[in-house]
Amino acid sequence: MPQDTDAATDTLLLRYWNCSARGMLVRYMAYDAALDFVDEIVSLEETFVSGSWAIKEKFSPEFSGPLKALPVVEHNGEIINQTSACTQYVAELAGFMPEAPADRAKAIMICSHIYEDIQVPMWDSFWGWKDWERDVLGGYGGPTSALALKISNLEQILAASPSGFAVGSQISIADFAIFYVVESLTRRMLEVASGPDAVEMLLGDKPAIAQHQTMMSTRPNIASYRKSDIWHVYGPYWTGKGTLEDRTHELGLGDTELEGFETLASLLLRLPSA
Ligand SMILES: N[C@@H](CCC(=O)N[C@@H](CS)C(=O)NCC(=O)O)C(=O)O
Repeated sequence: MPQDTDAATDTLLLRYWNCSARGMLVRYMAYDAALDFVDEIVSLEETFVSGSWAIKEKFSPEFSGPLKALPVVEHNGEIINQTSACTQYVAELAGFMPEAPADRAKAIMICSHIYEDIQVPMWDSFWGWKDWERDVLGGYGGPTSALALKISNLEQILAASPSGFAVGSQISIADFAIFYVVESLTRRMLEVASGPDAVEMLLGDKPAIAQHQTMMSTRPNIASYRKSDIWHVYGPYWTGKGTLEDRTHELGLGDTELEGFETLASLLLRLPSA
């Protein structure tokens, strides 16, 4: 149930499952900026698998907000749903939203590209709701027009930036979004048999992304957060499925998260350009 935070205080609260997914961009920004922050973790096992979510927490506005899903951000008595709204709000609080309108638009452009065009199709494919080849690797522009092209887009944006930041001359929400998607994709892929070759294919020739990863991962607050106990509760998992490890089959939830990564990696290696 919700943590007992005083709605009248300005403590920021994120409530999200014990995986990275839609929660991680808020978390990275909040920890990096050392915000007054409550990182409330909802156990997938205790709240979702048990069945209570579907009849209780989902329909509690105090828990799941007006849109009845997680993440939610609570601040100053307000509760906000939708990952994009949560991340933009926290970026404003943390000073990670550029000021100039065009720069703000560019930061949102990059974040939306990552969220809508890379992450959402992948999350849906892990759960079997979308198709790895059609929706993650391919798209309107043919069988190689999605994941590989979108990672190349991020490389080109960073390579063209004299500052090394995604937008303008200062760190923004876009840098945290790039850092999270590349770091988590690489780390999880390297856990499966076809992963190392797939990572090499996707990221091996991306020097600007590599430099950006080093810059982000060595920020002192990011480095200490990634070593912390709390990061290890949810950081290793791309989706809620990851937290269930090998039990997804017995629970009738299909492939494990790592089986999904192996499917993705092996399909990547079969692409014409691989
Ligand atoms: N469009 C929403 C999707 C939110 C969503 O689907 N959240 C998932 C967890 S990642 C959830 O709470 N699912 C349970 C449910 O919708 O009942 C967003 O961008 O935040």
